[in-house]
Amino acid sequence: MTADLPDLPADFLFGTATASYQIEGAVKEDGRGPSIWDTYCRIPGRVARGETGDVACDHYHRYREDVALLRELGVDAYRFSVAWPRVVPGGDGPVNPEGLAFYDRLVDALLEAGIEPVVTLYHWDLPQALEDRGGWRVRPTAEHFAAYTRATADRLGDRVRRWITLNEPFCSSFVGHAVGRHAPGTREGTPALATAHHLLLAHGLAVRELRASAQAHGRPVEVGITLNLDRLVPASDSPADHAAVDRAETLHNRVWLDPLFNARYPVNEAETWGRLADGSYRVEGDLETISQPLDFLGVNFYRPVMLRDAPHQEADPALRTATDIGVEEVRFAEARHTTMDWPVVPSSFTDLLVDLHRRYPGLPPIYITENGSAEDDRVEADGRVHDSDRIDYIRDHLDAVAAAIRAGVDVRGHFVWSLMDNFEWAYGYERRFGLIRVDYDTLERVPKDSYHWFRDLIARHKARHGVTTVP
Ligand code: GBH
Repeated sequence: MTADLPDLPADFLFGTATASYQIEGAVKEDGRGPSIWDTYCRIPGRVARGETGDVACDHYHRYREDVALLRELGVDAYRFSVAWPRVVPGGDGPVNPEGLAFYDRLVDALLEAGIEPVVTLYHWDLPQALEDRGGWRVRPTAEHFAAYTRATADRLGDRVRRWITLNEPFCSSFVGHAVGRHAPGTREGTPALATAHHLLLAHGLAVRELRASAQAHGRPVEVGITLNLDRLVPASDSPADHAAVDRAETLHNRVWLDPLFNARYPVNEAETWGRLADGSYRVEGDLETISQPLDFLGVNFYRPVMLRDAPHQEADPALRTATDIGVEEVRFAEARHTTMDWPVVPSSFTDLLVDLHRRYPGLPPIYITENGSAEDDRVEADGRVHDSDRIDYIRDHLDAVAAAIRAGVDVRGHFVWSLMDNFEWAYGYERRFGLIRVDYDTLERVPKDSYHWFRDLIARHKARHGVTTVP
């Protein structure tokens, strides 16, 4: 029975993903320094119910149990992030051996379970000490990131082959500094543009360190970056709505893709992008650093966004140069919406990938580094979570990936967000994305129906293609 299996290549990589601050807890243990999220969670009104990552899923202490669950699931790979404030508690300066030792144990446990570790170096937990010195607004932060990267790669690079420099720099820059809904939670205009450049620079410097470290280890390495690319669709055929989508394309997608893959900043919206493009923050050679060849592009995809032209929302012209580009979101009337209130439109995922392939011909292979849904999970009388909406979501999006591959897009793998329920940033613990339910009182893990379904899907995919897995 393979009829309901997504039509994916035999060696397609199946995985799940998490991030350090969302699952680890143990924020004061073994020399970890504070991060901007520890600080942000304590600003009243910023995170729902005042929740924090202090305990989260307590993965720091329970990683063995979590790796056992991954092994049972049968995934090929697991994407997790390393917490910079564990490795370099002060942001720059001395490396904390106990911090690195945790990831050392985690990597060993994964390899022992036959699972490939895929490491993200920055999933939003900047050391607070660096924020106090200007954070991503200032250039030295990019250099400190390179040093932290090198220390981590030198320690784990004898076993880790695939590295992701940054997760969703859009969030670190604009959501953190202009929208203000993520740490550090400021609302700035021009400085938010500077953070975008410094994040991209940090990426480029880290690529160099990862390759140098791999060379020192005499090992092959694959380096990429993860972007949250939005599938943006106009609400109507009017030229104004098309222009609105074009502005949003620039802010959400092109401001990252163009420098990374074409060595230039987009300039189609002078008001907004002039300053990134005109070089105010740039030093000669930065774009060469940023645009070094990558081995893969990570794409996080959740939903399409429909937009129409609208008046600017911000009175402050400085903020208008950051994210207020005169657009308004329009609801997908026909689509089911998840508990994030995100519309479920799997065909838009295919469209995004096909469009990306068409517009950036030199793109490296793609991994879907996050894709999944938050659902209204309940523990039923039988003690289980019957999350059929999540199963439908993942199945339909795997089909959408398969359709993109048939259309010529080189997609090599897919990581479900997330292995387990976790700290969903500003939403706290109420939004659940996991294949595994976490009871936040007992910290007990209960695999949901989607976990069992996904395990079957992977097993049947491998059986169909005669792929043997080491037990
Ligand atoms: C990902 O972001 C994250 O990588 C992951 O950590 C997270 O748990 C997961 O998705 C689920 O949310 O404040 O109006 O500017 C998802 C993409 C894009 C969602 C930016 C939040 C902020 C909207 N994110 N968006 S706004």
